[in-house]
Amino acid sequence: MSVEVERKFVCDADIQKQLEEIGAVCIGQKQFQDQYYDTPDFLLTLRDVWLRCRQGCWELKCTTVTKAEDRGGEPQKAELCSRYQEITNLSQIQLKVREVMKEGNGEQKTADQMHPAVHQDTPKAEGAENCPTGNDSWLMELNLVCFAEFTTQRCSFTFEGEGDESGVRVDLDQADFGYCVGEIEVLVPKREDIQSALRKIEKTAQRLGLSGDQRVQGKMDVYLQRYCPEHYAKLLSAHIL
Ligand code: V4E
Repeated sequence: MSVEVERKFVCDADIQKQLEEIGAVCIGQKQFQDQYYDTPDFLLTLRDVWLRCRQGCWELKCTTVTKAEDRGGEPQKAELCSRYQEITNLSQIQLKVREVMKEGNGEQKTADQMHPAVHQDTPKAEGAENCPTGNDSWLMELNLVCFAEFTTQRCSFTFEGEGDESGVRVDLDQADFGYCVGEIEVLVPKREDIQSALRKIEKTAQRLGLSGDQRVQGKMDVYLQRYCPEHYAKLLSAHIL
């Protein structure tokens, strides 16, 4: 389990040149397809929990703490950054999804109650079994359906050496529905490292000349706004997006 701290930004035409100027090195390009899942009444996403299958591997992103809590003495600008806990082990993902559904759907008999043994499972090593072999019956059991599907072309950059930007990654994403966004991100193993990650991200943003303090839409915001307006409106009302 790790925490991803990230800041999105609008990509200018000369962003690659700017990245190279500040010492970023391109570490490769890739293409991946994401399928996002939720219940028809959006039980997960309305709790800021994002279940996806990326190239056949399951991933769950969920909030860990309130932003004010881990911002500490950092300025308001830290609000431009999101922090999500990432889980990639399928047993842990299923456990978390069941927990969230139970919280959000107390009255209804949950799949948890139907299959209590799931809680007794010992979680396996991180990432060891997140790529399923095609047995996705748990999705049906939990009433999870795919609500968004898109492909991204990603070009990733990192910084060499042990300087301020060590551990910082910059992704330039182009989604197949015609939206481009940049992300400056740091992956930290524990919550205590979030503030240092925020400082690194802020420093990188400054060096790239990113002055705007407006929140930048992610791929999912734009996708839902365009193709799932009802879902999008609910997330806006719940202050998730
Ligand atoms: C929409 C959303 C989540 C799904 C994943 O979003 P994102 O990190 O934008 O996708 P991607 O493809 O860059 O994933 P990566 O490869 O980096 O793992 S997770 C949380 N949200 C909501 C959300 C939000 N409320 N605010 C911001 C700035 N971003 C996302």
